[in-house]
Amino acid sequence: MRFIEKLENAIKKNHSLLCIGLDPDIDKIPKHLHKDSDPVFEFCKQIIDETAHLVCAYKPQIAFFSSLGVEGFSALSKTVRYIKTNYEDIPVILDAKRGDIGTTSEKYVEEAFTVLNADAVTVNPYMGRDSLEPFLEKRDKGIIVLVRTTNPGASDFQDVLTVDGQPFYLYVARKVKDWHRLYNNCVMVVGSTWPDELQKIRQLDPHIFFLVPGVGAQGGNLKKTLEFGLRTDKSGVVISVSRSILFAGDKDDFAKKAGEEALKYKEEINKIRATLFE
Ligand code: OMP
Repeated sequence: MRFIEKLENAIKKNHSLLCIGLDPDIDKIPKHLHKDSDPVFEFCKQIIDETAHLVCAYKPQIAFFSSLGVEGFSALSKTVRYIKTNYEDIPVILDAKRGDIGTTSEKYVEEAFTVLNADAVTVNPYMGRDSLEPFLEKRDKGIIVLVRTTNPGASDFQDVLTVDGQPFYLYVARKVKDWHRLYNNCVMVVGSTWPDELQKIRQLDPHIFFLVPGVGAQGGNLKKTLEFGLRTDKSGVVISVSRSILFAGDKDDFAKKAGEEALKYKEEINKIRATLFE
């Protein structure tokens, strides 16, 4: 099944636009887990078991695993396998922000889809079309392209005006729209911290899926994100939240606390969704 179809099914099944970002920062993982032989996997596993009925996707961030060396990479691989085995309807987005010359990108494709078996991967378009082609050619996978990122420095390059007077992020959005028309597998990363830009991107492309990080720890605006980002079918936006869910608790009951926080996000999103396009 194609990634976008799998995502749409998970949204409907769990009635949720919430994605949980799995950023298992070793310094923030509850102390008692450090006695476990694989604390990072154990942390993710317990979070997943408490939240799998509340989300439409999981997004493991590769750096939080691979920065721990071979064992960290193994924990990532086990985490993806755990989701695929126990919650096969929930798509896994590998957040790796890849993109390089073609031959190197081909290896990144193998990393994401053969070694880790993810359903989608985040990519950085800075090196241009040929750097993303090995990804785009995987038509059943999701290729999630950075368009307007959440961070304060996003404006350094992404807002620079191109020769036709358009900011660069809109130029990128236009390209991704074209690639999606050709390959039918693209999603745009658009930060919730920039609602005005998000609105402009939605006006440019009324149909494509957005992956929207930045709600929670980065202070993104959930209401405006949904108001400006949702498609007229009240879908098309995946709200990705990491720290404020993962680290809602730091004791034995951390996973339960994460589940409670995830439920709050899911319900808040649905409450806002219900008021729009009426
Ligand atoms: P929280 O701020 O803790 O919810 O986590 C944000 C997560 O989203 C991190 O894993 C980031 O790497 C990721 N992210 C951003 O914060 N900003 C972006 O513009 C894009 C991403 C991403 O691609 O997921």
